[in-house]
Amino acid sequence: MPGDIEIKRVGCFFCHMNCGLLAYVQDGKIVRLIDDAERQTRICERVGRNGEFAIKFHYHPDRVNYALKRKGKRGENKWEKIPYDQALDEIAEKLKDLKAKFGPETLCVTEGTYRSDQKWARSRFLNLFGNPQNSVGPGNICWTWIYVMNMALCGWQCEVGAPPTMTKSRCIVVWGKDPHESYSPKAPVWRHMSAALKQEKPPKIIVVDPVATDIVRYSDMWLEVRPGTDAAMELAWANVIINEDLYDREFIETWTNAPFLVRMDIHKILREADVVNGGSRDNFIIWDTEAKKPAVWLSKSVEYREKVGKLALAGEYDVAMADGKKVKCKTVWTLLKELVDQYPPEKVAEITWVPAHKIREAARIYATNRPGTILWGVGGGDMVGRNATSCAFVRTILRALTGNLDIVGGEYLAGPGPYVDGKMVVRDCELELADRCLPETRKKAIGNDFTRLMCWPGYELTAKPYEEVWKLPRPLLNQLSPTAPLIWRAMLTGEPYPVRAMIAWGSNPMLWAANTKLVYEALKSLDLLIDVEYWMTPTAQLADYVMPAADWMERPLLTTIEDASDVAVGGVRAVLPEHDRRTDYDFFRGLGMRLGQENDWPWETNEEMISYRIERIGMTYDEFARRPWILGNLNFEKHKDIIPETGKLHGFATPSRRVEIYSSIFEELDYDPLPKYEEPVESPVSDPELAKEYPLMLITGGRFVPMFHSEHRVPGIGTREMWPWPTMLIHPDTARDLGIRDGDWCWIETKRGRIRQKAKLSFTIDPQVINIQASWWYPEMPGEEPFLHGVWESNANVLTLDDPETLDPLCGNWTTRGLLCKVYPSGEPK
Ligand SMILES: Nc1nc2c(c(=O)[nH]1)N[C@H]1C(S)=C(S)[C@@H](COP(=O)(O)OP(=O)(O)OC[C@H]3O[C@@H](n4cnc5c(=O)[nH]c(N)nc54)[C@H](O)[C@@H]3O)O[C@H]1N2
Ligand SMILES: Nc1nc2c(c(=O)[nH]1)N[C@H]1C(S)=C(S)[C@@H](COP(=O)(O)OP(=O)(O)OC[C@H]3O[C@@H](n4cnc5c(=O)[nH]c(N)nc54)[C@H](O)[C@@H]3O)O[C@H]1N2
Ligand code: SF4
Ligand SMILES: [Mo]
Repeated sequence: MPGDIEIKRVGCFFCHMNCGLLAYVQDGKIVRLIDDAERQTRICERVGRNGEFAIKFHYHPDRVNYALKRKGKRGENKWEKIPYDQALDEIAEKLKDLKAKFGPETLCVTEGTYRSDQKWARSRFLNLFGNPQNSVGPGNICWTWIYVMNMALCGWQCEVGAPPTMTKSRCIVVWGKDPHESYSPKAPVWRHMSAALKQEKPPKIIVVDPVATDIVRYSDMWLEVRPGTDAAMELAWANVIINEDLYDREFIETWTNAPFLVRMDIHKILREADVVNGGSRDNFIIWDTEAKKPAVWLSKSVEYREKVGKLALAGEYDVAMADGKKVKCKTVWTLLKELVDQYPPEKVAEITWVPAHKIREAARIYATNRPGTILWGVGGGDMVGRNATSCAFVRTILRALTGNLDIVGGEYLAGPGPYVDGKMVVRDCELELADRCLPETRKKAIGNDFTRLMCWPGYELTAKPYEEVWKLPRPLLNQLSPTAPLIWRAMLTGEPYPVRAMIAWGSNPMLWAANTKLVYEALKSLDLLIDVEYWMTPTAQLADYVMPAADWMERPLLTTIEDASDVAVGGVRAVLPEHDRRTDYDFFRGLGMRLGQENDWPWETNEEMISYRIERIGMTYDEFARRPWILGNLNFEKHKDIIPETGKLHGFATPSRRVEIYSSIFEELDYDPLPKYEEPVESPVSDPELAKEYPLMLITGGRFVPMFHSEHRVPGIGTREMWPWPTMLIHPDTARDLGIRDGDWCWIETKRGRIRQKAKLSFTIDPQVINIQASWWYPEMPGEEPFLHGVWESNANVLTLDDPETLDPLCGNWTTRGLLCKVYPSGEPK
């Protein structure tokens, strides 16, 4: 007779939404998953009706259920099943040997973007191992880098796909985001968006995208931008907003560093130390037009030293330095205006292919319909190489110009949390042990010289105000990430030092990373490759050990969403792990315990670790199991709060406590402190010769349900059956010229190689642009080389670009959107 049904509150991790679901468990097996009404969730297409797909995923016969050790040559797909603990013993021994030979920095780790709530366990492990956090992932082209940028510019991340107060926005800009397909139509992103649209007075919607995604049909304006040119478009918006006086002057004067002076002799921001003997480098200077003299802004106490008569927002002033020398200084505002004046809509129309009157109108709509929000999407700059950080930078300037930061209906700057009676859940940053990574170790991080903002130099500069304001260590997580192209090259060349071992967990770099051929060579060259996985992926096929990972149904969850939010949500395990599967926490702890870290992993189980994190707010694990969510209150305009202990204003968590539209951190790191537009490295403008052979512009990505990146493609679950083949979006006129019919298999070719996908003819795409899906492999194809489960067949990253000179210098973003390609029919694959 079947046993009783137990209902467990679980947290889904098939995507970043972490929806709370109810799992029905009978005789130790999951039999059903449904919405949790109390958590207002809607089960989505990826999990399947009644959890059908998730349950098949969980019990699928092809899952990696035991530790596998390579038997044949690398890539031969010959494996020996061994006990989990034996595998950990062997891996630990090998790591010890490699550490002795090459130093602890010889190890690197790769992971996906927010695939786990246990990233802190990886940081902790690496810090204790003596490794400088050689940890890479797609974060350099996906959100994490923007998180880092905005930590420097406004002291917290302000880019989200679904702002919590969207229904209060009067304007929503959908900048390179597909809110319908990204995650799922039932996920909070689209639900918030449709709630906003269904209001009696819906917000204005502006879409900036070369493709007419679903949201375009609800929009007031669609700007069909040329791929990779968004930074120019944003600068033109700033031009209109400034020149037509549409900005929020009070916010600009009071809460940004626009009035600060910049020295014109050395082109550096003017600091108190320049003008006063014994003055502080942390304080900045403005010009008082009434008193006709400079005034000092005391950053830490968020006030001027003396009362200011009337501050100068614009202008050029002669300022006496401490040694008596007079130096010409301009305000940041004047420099910003000089910058945006180089980007009038008419000029930007030529760059972006969007008519000037549309650029102007969009800027006016955004600036005059406040509060407004710009949704984060990876089309809005994440993947456009050298232009990436400027895209993020100008977007934050636009938000500051319109006073939309940290207001209801604008962009929410959450800050740490959640607080319960003045106490906070233990955050990831408190578990990482960043202080155990010693200065001499930090110096060894790959990327310290190159992508400095996302390595230790940038981390340390941003950590200072973070720690002063939030009273917490700054998180490492994915915010400290030497960009992957540098790591692959270190593996291949031994420069700056040999990287001989890698742990891949929650990550399939043979699919996510650009330039797959190079990634393949790099992985093949390693002495030790470990992959912690659910499936035998193309990356797993190149490993020495494949370790079985526990999925979200068999592990508990407690997440502060990479320490980016002020909530903590989660769930318990529905069931204990099947076979020999272990959680990622168990993996890192298990390795740590074998490598001399015994004293630093006190929590034997995942439940003990979560109990520790919630104990501080007086919650027990049993209470958490009944109600696994801890929500704070949305708390806006925190910069205006008065800190009770000091009686001073809170400000923003930046060096000046203001939003830095001229970044003092970038300046310290020897980067340009203001943004600029650069033509994409591979475009009809920058390389007209190449464009003769490859005349079309290629974008890759374009999310679609039910897939999540390279996952959900294993036949027998139901998701692949729904979407069996990759599709390439092409305009019917272009297709006709090329002899391509709907459904034809086509080669898509760049300078770097060719792959094939099936044509989907649609008027939704610009005739000069092709959009192909990313992350395609065929689990049903043979695992051994040369097939590697079809990784060379349809994988967009065979075509993408990762040469170091083409990367963004601040965050190392590479280019997957805005490349040159040609397309032609291929005939049916054999
Ligand atoms: N179904 C599903 N949902 C997902 C994921 C998934 O794999 N599948 N992945 C998750 C992850 S990690 C992420 S990062 C998010 C990403 O979610 P989105 O940001 O929505 O990602 P995409 O749909 O790839 O790209 C967004 C839009 O960018 C446009 N675009 C391309 N190039 C340019 C350009 O140069 N400029 C502009 N303005 N637009 C451009 C594309 O046409 C597309 O409509 O989705 C998350 N949700
Ligand atoms: N050309 C191109 N490239 C892109 C993109 C694009 O649009 N175009 N998008 C980029 C973006 S935004 C992202 S986020 C990346 C996606 O990159 P990733 O997030 O790395 O996604 P996947 O490549 O699917 O690899 C994730 C692997 O982790 C496994 N996995 C999932 N959850 C867990 C877990 O909890 N533990 C363990 N141990 N394993 C787990 C899955 O089985 C899967 O094989 O791709 C990037 N690459
Ligand atoms: S949107 Fe779907 S896949 Fe994502 S967490 Fe929610 S239920 Fe899971
Ligand atoms: Mo992503």
